Amino acid sequence: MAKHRYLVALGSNMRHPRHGAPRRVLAAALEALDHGKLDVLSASKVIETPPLGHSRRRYANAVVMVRTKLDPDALLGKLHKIEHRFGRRRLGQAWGARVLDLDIVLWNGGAWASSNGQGDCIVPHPAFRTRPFVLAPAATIAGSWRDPLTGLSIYQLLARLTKSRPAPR
Ligand code: A4P
Ligand code: MG
Repeated sequence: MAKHRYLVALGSNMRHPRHGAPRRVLAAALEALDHGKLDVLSASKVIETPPLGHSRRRYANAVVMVRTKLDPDALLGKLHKIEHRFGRRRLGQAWGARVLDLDIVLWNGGAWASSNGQGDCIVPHPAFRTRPFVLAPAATIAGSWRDPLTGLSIYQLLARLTKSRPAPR
């Protein structure tokens, strides 16, 4: 079976009892991702970002490129298991504070959408084009990767986002 490539976004804004601060949670998550059926090919630096949404805590964010035979459904199932191992419990509050969030941003198979009893899986991630905390680290490892829906590269999506915001004072 052919191997696929994925961009996976990592986020954390809560301490983990053993790993510690969000930045260290992401370092441990990276090790967990580079295991078994998954190979981490490259990883961005971890950046600290202001929260988008109602949570007040700052986030640590990063993006990794992963190679695996798993299709998006199977990979998302695996990512949910890793989140669970890190203590993530889905309490019904979207965008709540979380010890670890793992989202599939893009894969090299184009667009994917599926739904089962566990939830849906949509790739490209529907919100990644407007998220600096995804696009900025993604640009450092996969800037020329093109979004199959808009045809724009990650560099171009990031430039578009930066231009549409007023410069910080
Ligand atoms: N789902 C569908 N497609 C995907 C995909 N491509 N990757 C479904 C991951 N999940 C996908 O996700 C909700 C549902 O999306 C799941 O059932 C899954 O099957 P979730 O992880 O349970 O909940 P969530 O993380 O609260 O929702 P979501 O939409 O993933 O939130 P986001 O987009 O991750 O936003 N601010 C900063 N600075 N940094 C952050 O990382 N993150 C969020 C959460 C808000 N503000 C932030 C950050
Ligand atoms: Mg998520």
